[in-house]
Amino acid sequence: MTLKKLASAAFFLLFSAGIAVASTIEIEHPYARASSPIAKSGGVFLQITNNGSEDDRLIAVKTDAARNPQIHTNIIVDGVAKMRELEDGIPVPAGETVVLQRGGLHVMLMGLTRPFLQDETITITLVFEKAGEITIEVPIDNERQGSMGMNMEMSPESMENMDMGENGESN
Ligand SMILES: [Cu+2]
Repeated sequence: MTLKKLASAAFFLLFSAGIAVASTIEIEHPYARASSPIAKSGGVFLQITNNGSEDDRLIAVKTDAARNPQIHTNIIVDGVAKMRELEDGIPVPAGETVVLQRGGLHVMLMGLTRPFLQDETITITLVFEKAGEITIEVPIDNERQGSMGMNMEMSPESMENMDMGENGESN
């Protein structure tokens, strides 16, 4: 095999591997939302499908749209919906779709770095344990209604129950 052929074979292998990794995790229907353009926090909602044969896990989120992006779930405590950070992320089992939606699992953007204006987009990077980083453009849709009719605004009670860390907003 000539060097040139070897190089193109190596390129082909790398390219194929890249495609395989990229197609394992599929992100669909993303949108971001804040209660108003001047809100200090917002949520990102989307669907994650694992087309691979191995279980994966969303372990972190990175974005320049917020100082402190977190992975949250909603739980009911004494009949009141509260948000809680998921330190271990969100499991995405092989062959399954996990839905992040209002009133349930969501990406919480704490400390927005700029106004959330309708129809603009933000860029977020989802970090998976096995698939690695997947960067997507997310349209801002503040007017979207929650599919379950549930409200996931930050209530004073849920604020009290969260460890806001040094990046926390205090109004
Ligand atoms: Cu939250």
